[in-house]
Amino acid sequence: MVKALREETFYSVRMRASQNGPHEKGGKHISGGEQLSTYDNLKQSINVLLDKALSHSRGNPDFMQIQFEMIDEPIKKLKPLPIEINEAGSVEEGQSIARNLLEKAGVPTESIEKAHRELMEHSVLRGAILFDIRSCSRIGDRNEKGVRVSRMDWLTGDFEKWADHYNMSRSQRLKEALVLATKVSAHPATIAELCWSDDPEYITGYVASKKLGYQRITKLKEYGDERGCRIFFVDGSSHLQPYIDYLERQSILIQWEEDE
Ligand code: WAQ
Ligand code: MG
Repeated sequence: MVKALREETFYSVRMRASQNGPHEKGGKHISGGEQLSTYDNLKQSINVLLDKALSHSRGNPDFMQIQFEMIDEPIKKLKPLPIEINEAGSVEEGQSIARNLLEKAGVPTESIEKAHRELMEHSVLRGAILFDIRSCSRIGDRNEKGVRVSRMDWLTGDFEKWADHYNMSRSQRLKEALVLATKVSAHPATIAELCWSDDPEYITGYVASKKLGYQRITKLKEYGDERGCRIFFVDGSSHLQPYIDYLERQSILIQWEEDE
C-alpha cells in the first residue's frame, strides 16, 4: 500500500505537426499540443494529440512528432482564472475591446502598437511572442518558433465540473486556452496576454491577466484567416531566462474548487 500513498508520477506529453516538412525545415505549422498524463493514461493522451493534428482545419500534416518524458520536479497547482465574456459584433469592435483590456491591465499603448507590427512580420508562429513593455521591444528572439508553453493540464473530470458550473461548453480548446492563460498569468513578470487562434474557423480569442482574469472576446478576426496571435506582455526582461524556464519547464495542474 506504500505506492498508493505516494503522489502519482506524471509525464509531459508533447506534439507538433507541420506540412511540407518539419518546422525547422520551413514546413507550415499545423498543430501543437501539450498534456500531463499518468503512466496508465499515456495511450489516451497520445491519442487526443494524434486526433487533434490528423483532422486539422489548417490542413493535413506530413510531419508529426509526439514525445513523452517523466516529470521529476514537483507539480504546482493553480486555480483557473475567472472567466468573463465580451461580445463583439465585428473584428474592429473585438480588437478595440482587446486594446482597452490590455491598457487596463497595464500595457502601454505604444507597446500594443509595436507588438502588433511585430506580429504582422511573423504570421507563421507556433509559439508565443514575448514583448517587454519597458524597452517596448520583442525579447527572447526565437523568430518563427516563438516560446512554447508546456507542462500544464487540467484533469478532464475537474474541468467538466467547472464547465458545467459556469454553463460553458466542455471544449478541449477552451480548456487548453484557460490552462495556458492561467499558467502564464501566474508568473509575476507577466502583465497580460493577447491571443486568438490560427485555425481559420475559430474567431474567438481573449485577453488575460491576473487582475482581469480570462476575458473572452467573441470576434477577433475574420473567418478563413489563418493568422493567429499569442503575445505575452512582460515587465522584467532582465530575468528573461528564468521566465522562459518557467513557461517551458514548470509543471502546472489546474484545479478548480467550487465556492472559492
Ligand atoms: N505556447 C505558446 N504559444 C502557443 C501555444 C503554447 N503552448 N499553443 C499555441 N500557441 C500560439 C501559436 O503561435 C499558435 O499559432 C497560436 O498561439 C494560436 O494557437 O473559446 O485555439 O491553439 O475561449 O490555435 C482561444 C479562445 C483559442 C478559446 C486559442 O489557439 C475560447 C487557440 P491555437
Ligand atoms: Mg491552432
